[in-house]
Amino acid sequence: MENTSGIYGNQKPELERVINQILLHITQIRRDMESKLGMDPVEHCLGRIKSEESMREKCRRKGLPETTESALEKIFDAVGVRIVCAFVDDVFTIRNYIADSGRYEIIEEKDYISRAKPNGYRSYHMILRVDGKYHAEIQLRTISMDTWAALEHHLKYKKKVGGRQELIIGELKRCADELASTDLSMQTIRDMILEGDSR
Ligand code: 0O2
Repeated sequence: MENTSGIYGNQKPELERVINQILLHITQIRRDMESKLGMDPVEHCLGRIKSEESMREKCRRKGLPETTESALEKIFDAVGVRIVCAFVDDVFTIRNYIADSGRYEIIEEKDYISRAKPNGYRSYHMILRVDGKYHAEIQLRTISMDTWAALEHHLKYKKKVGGRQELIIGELKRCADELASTDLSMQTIRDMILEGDSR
């Protein structure tokens, strides 16, 4: 029997289907890029359905009732896919593949790479409407950006920093900026290698 007791009601199998559909599409993009450019730009890619607890917390935070309607129609990241690339340029190439595929309606895009969040968070976010009904948040970022986000997320739960909060925030921002600078250098190195190959 179908489990309709959670915040997603009987829609969970549909959300699973949407994730698999997007992941399959990403696999196709990777194959296409590999045959055209001779390299797979994606380091790793994963999909998840936002946990019941986390979705309920987000509903409360946004002042929404904890219903299936809120979870699927007012909040857009019940389905989340994260695509982690080696280089910054690849993030934007994959963004273009997704946008130009005609498979999705793009609801919103947030470029936290060109304009990082004040705390240093960098990533490219796309909110897509899939099959005219479901929403999915795609997060595209480099390995460095992903590393920083994972560590920062981890640290958030280590509270009790007392008066050192400002120092810690400043240090995290410094690490994010250093990683961004390294990303740019790595991109330049790759461009030089590619240039050498084409001579
Ligand atoms: P989880 O557990 O990853 O799903 P909103 O999405 O409406 O709450 P906002 O700020 O408009 O708020 O959305 P935004 O900025 O696009 O961020 C959405 C997601 O990006 C977050 O989802 C995180 O996954 C990630 N993110 C945004 N800012 C940060 C940050 O400073 N640090 C880290 N580590 N991740 C960030 P959730 O729902 O918060 O979490």
